[in-house]
Parts: sequence; structure tokens; C-alpha cells
Amino acid sequence: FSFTHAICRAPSPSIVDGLRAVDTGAPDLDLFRAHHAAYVDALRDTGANVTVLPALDAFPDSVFVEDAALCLTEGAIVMRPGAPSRRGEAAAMRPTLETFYDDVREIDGPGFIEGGDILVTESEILVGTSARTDAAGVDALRALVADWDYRVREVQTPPDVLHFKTDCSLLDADTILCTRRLAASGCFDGYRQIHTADGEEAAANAIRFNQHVLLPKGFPRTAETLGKAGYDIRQIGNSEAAKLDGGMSCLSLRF
Ligand code: CIR
Repeated sequence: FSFTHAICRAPSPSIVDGLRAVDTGAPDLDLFRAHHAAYVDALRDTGANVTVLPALDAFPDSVFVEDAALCLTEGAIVMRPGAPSRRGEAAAMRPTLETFYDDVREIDGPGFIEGGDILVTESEILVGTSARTDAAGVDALRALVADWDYRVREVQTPPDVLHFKTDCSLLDADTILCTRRLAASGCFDGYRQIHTADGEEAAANAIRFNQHVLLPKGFPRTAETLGKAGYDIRQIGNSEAAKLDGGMSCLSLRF
């Protein structure tokens, strides 16, 4: 959770065509841009170097950069998104990764894996299989990071939840913020856990970024719990990204 860099991408007018599980209306581009700017400011505020890439009109979901790559200390890995409309985003991210990393690797088919299903903790990499990530994708990641000494553990994203990290985030070396439905699977046994308040499940997609915890706005009980636990909370508007099932983690690559 200690980072010197982040990569984001500006939202494109084509976000109105972004993927969504349930259509609750098109996101408003101006409001999306305002929320995105507040998000980038909160990252920069920690002293990190934040690159904001230009919008990619051909890829409506490309503002959700997290799904295109996994950034580790030793190198970066280009993902292989399960959503066909998102596959080109991963390739488009590669040249940027190469400006920061000497070692850039790529997930080979036939498996699929998206960054939103990957949670990196101090001791392991958890990957939730989902509609976007399959067991072959997890195996491909495991093979790619073996020489960097990472332990990759396959877990399950809850049914009807887009990504594993839709329901969880890392708060510090041994603390996870997660929904009760995900905790019930036992995947975080052994970690200290803070659960989102009932009805505030969408607060689980937060990020710890240096001294801040970026939390989507509108989840007062979870915010209060985290504040009492001593975290420095920054609440960021997320109404427009939420219409496309996106949240705090999706909007950046952090390393
Ligand atoms: C999608 O369905 O792929 C996008 N509309 C949302 C991606 C959110 N990304 C994430 O949770 N990491």
C-alpha cells in the first residue's frame, strides 16, 4: 500500500457505451471527469507521481485501467481480459508499462484474467475466478510470477459480483476491508478484517494509497468505522463509475 507511482486514464465520451450488469442510465461525462480529477488529486496529494493517459475513445471501459495490467515491484504483467470489448485495452497499456519497467510480461491464452480480480497482499496474490477470470488465467499468472517468488492463491469471486476487488480491498499489511458475503467464503481467514456496513457493500471497493484510504462517497457507516480505526479517509464521488460497476481500485494502476 506504499506506492511511488500510479497510472490513470481520462474518461472518454464513449463511456456511455461502457459495460454494465444492470442499466441504471448512462454516466454523465462532465461529472465523471470531475470525480476522476478529484481521484487523481487525492493520489497526487500523497506525493506520488501520477500519469494520466489520454482518453481512448475506441474502448469505452478504458478509464478502468486496473483491469488491463498487474504492476508488481519486479515487473508488470499485461492481462488478458475476459470481456472481448476490453481485450485491446491491455495491449494499449503495454507501451506505457514499458516506460516504467524493464520487465513486462504478458498473459498467454487460452485463459483469461482481469486486474480487478487480483488482490496483492504482503504475503500472497489472491485471484478470484469470476465471469472475467478463469482457472487457466490464474495458472498463467502463477507461471509468470513464479521466478519472482509470489504465492498465487485461487479463490472465488461471489456470484453476481463483477470482480473479486468489487468486494474487498487491502487496508494495510494484514487488514482487509470486505463485504460479509465475501468474508463468509473464508478466503480472508488469518487476516484482520473490517466488514462493510450492511447495505454499504459498494464501499468495499476502496484503495489504500500511501497515507490515504480512498473510499467512494455515500457510505457513512463504513467511513465512520474506518475513521475510528485510525485510517485517513478521502471520500471521492463515484456515482458515474458505479453505473458501470466501477470503483476506486479500477481507476488506477499503483506501484
Ligand atoms: C466492466 O464491466 O468491465 C467495466 N464496466 C467496469 C470495470 C471495473 N473494474 C474493476 O472493478 N476493476
